[in-house]
Amino acid sequence: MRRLAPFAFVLAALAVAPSAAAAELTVAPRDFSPTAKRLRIQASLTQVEHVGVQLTRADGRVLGWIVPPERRRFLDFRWNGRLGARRVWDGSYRIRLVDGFRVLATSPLRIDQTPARLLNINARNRDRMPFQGDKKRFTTISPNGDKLRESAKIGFTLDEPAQVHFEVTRTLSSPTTIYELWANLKPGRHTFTWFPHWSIGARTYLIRLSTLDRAGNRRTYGADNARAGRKLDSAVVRVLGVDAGFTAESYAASSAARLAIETDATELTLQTFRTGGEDTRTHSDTLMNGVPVDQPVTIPWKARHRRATLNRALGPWPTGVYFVKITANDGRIGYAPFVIRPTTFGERSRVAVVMPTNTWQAYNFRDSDGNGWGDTWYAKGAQSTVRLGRMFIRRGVPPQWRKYDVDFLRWLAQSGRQPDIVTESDLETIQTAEELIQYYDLVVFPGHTEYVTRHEYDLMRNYRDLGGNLMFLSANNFFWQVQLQDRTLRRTRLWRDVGRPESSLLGVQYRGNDDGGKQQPYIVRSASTAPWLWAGTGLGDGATFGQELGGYGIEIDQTTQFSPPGTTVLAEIPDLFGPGLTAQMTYYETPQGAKVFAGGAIDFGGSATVPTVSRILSNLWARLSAP
Ligand SMILES: [Ca+2]
Ligand SMILES: [Ca+2]
Ligand SMILES: [Ca+2]
Repeated sequence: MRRLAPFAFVLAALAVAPSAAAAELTVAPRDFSPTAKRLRIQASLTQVEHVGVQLTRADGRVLGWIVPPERRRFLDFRWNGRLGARRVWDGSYRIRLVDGFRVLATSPLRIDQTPARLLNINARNRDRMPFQGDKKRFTTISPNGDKLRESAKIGFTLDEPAQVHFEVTRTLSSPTTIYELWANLKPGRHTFTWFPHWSIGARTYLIRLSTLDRAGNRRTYGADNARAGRKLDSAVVRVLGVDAGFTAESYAASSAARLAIETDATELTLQTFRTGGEDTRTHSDTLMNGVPVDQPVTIPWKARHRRATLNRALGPWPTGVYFVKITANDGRIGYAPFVIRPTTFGERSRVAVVMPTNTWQAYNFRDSDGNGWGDTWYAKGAQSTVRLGRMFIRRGVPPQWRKYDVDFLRWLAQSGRQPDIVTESDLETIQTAEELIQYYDLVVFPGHTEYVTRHEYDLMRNYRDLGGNLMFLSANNFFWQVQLQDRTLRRTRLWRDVGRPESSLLGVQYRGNDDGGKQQPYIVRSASTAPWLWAGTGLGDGATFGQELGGYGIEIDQTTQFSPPGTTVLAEIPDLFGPGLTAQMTYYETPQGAKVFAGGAIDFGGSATVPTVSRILSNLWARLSAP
């Protein structure tokens, strides 16, 4: 039937058009954007004529031939909107079919290459109740059912009829749409409302608004990458939770700490916990578990429209990783992690465990400047700095806490070990390796320690050179050089690119990343060369471990030509990411007596309580904690 249709059309035209001059002219679309598509011009006559197609102004003034005259009976042409080499301006026109001086047929045409614009975009919450930091295109909401700041209103003026697409996006290095609406709107002022569920994560959300006009022109407000997003041309909605954070990474016991809180709850309950001793696994990236070290205190909260800072008296608590859990009376929760560092380095333990506080902040996508993109180089906006002391998103939990950090702290608690817990900021206060080795026989880097300052790198290398022992339980450690100035880290160069390959210190260095696509167990390679490591595990060469976890991987390290002499591969995951891309767990000793272990896979330390791994770590601890 469809193949017959053109014949039926022609026959009908003949039937109603007995005159020789009868003609049909079809022009589509009537709203034409040359940048969106071509204009289709079709004509048919009852007999062959010398005809062409002209473009005229609405008042009939001829602008030129679109299709020059020629003897023809049918015409089917796709026009690109140009006369000669020149683009025809937006406006109202007529297309006409011309035979000599006779106009056989005409059709109106509107040329429109200009997308519909959104003017005067603004953002506010429903009650027009700004939180500190709100501005014209940035509004704060808290959808917790208390009738304050429950929904966001995004207003704009549309300058021509269009379909408008409203998207709420969560950005990392690109936006992910979490809520969207379409509406066909007339010119004028309009508002979109976003009323998210109370369970939405507290962070900023970039609003994207796209227009599609009648001619098919599109325009989007709201960047699709952080580089373009440095200047906000749409709007941002901040979902406020119980955002909280200490202003320093660590404190001495019994000192006063500064705890910043941003929330619009009316009552808060605060309680401090020490992590590691809890008897439960941490199953979520927005959760911290621990053992309480003080009584909960409930306080009325008056700072409902601004940031406020509490002076928090810390107890005489042992060194460790702690957090204050802040529970609002509406059920929202925030965590403010901090470290109690040793009052005097090395006084109670000859082992220091360094929490990866620089890397935590590098992966913290908190958007303090309110452009909808995280204030980190991982947003890929050409930003090369991250500021320390920012509250963490995901209710305040350090990035990858659940996967890379918490299990080692649980292993310490379960095995009764009480090393000094320090932060990378604390390492900045230890001037020399000679000083460090007076305090500690072993320094452990349990988690992902990717970003280190020159001071930290030098301190650890010189400490190793003096015979200090090092244990690295993750991977991709000591990878980037960062400069620390005014509480801000600036990422500069890879250590390997400044002549200091990290394998020369660790034994291995970063080799590859597949985002966790493929994970496999380790295969033991050193049952005879390093029997002390495997004692009590029952593992011999060729045996595997980690299968009960689904294997190891994500980011892997490998030996290089720069690995110190005598570096032994203890275990490996052969060809994990392809031929030669092998994760290697290594160990070496130096003539000065240093003993250095590296885990080789980023998630090794995060599996510390798995029985086999626990035994391996105990063996390792016994050997490396001895001077
Ligand atoms: Ca338009
Ligand atoms: Ca609210
Ligand atoms: Ca930002």
